[in-house]
Amino acid sequence: MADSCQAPQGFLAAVREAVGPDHCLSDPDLKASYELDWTRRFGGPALVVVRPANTSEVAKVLAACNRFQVAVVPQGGNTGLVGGSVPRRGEAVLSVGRLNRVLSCDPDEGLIVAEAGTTLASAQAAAAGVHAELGIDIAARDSATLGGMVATNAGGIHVIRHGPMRARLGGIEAVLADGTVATRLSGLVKDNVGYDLAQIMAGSEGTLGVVTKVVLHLVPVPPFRVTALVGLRGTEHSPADPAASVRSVSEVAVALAIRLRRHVDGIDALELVYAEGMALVREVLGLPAPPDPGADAWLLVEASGGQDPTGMLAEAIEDSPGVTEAAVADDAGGRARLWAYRERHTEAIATLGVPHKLDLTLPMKALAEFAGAVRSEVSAALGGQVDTRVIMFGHVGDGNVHVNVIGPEPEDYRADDAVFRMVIRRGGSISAEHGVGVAKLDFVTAARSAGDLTVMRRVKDALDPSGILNPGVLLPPVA
Ligand code: 2HG
Ligand code: ZN
Repeated sequence: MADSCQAPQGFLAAVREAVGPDHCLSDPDLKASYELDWTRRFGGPALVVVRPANTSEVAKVLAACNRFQVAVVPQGGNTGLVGGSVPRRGEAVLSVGRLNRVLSCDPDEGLIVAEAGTTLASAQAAAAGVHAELGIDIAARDSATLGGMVATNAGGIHVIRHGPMRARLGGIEAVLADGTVATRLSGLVKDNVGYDLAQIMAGSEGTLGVVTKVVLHLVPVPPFRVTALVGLRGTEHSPADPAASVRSVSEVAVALAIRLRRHVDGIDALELVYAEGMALVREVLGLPAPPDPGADAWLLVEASGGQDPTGMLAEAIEDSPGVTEAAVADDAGGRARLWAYRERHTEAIATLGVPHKLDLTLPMKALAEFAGAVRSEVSAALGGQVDTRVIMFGHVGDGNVHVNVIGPEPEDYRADDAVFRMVIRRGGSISAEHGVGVAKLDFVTAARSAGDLTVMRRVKDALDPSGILNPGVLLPPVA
């Protein structure tokens, strides 16, 4: 397969003809932003960046890639964090950025249909226009695109209520490696006629096809929505209550998250930040003091529904061990100010260097112990390297934590490996919501059974027999 920066003869002419010369980028300056991922850890030269305007142009581009055996990396908003949407060694990049129209948004059917390059924020705005929501939200909403979110099965802050991207999908249109267009856009909730195209594409990371259109289910805007930021301390720090059992702040947080999940109706989000991340976000972004500025951690909880959830929330939080102070907001501005402490972690961390982003899920019963052990395991893996920082935060309500390690060189995998091993030993997942990309390839065989991997490989071989779609991503090479 042609995967160096030398295009096979005739290929560039074919893609230029497919999309027009203005949307076939070969100039290094124009290609640059497509060649490096958001973390700056992953990337490489692109043979060419091709920017089709619609499904039929995508089909022509893929048919050309297939004919000339040119490897191709599909790309949406390039907000991926595992190196799955950037070239590695001279692949063509197929950007869906120009497929960015919302095609319909129908509150009666409860469906929005949009092209794959539509940003999440644009789709959210269209839904808001008919007094509806998407039931999915992520901090990168202004740049992340719906197609990329399907390809990675993105999760985000509302998964505990509405599930990840695959649960929101009502249908899809995708172009296969040979240019075949596969369409299932009916959006019918009940539609059992065989294999589910949308679910096959969800989480496939651009290895099975290029998503061109997406149908998502809408949910109504709830009349009431409340956000609270709750300061937490390990109960060993509460001499005022000698009867309380001694708990680390992570145990306190997990226990409170479980309690809220079980006893409060309409929990939308349960997010956790620790003191180190809070201090960094405040310093980098100049944010004011949160409730209990000396807390060890903060739980951000959001609930919504037909009734005002404030009373129920307060009751569940107030007498919970380890809770210190809380701030509550029910207006958009106040809620956004509380969310900023959590949502702006990613950009604040980026100011420290190139992060190793380890996106993990642990069973709830293993989460607090994992959180207590992760720093020392990272330090041991790096032989006590002193300039390392470990900043952890995430979606505690569904067991998903983001461990960010800053210090090791981008190509140094010792910390990554140590943390992935910890997760597998505890029955967790090495990829909660960011995907596998190239960052976690070495751990896929440990994370999936041999039978599971066989199914994945056979599906890949059936849909992309020449292996032109995002090679080197998701599926490890056969040993
Ligand atoms: C989030 O939850 C994203 O904000 C990014 O998944 C996580 O920066 C990260 O590690
Ligand atoms: Zn996340």
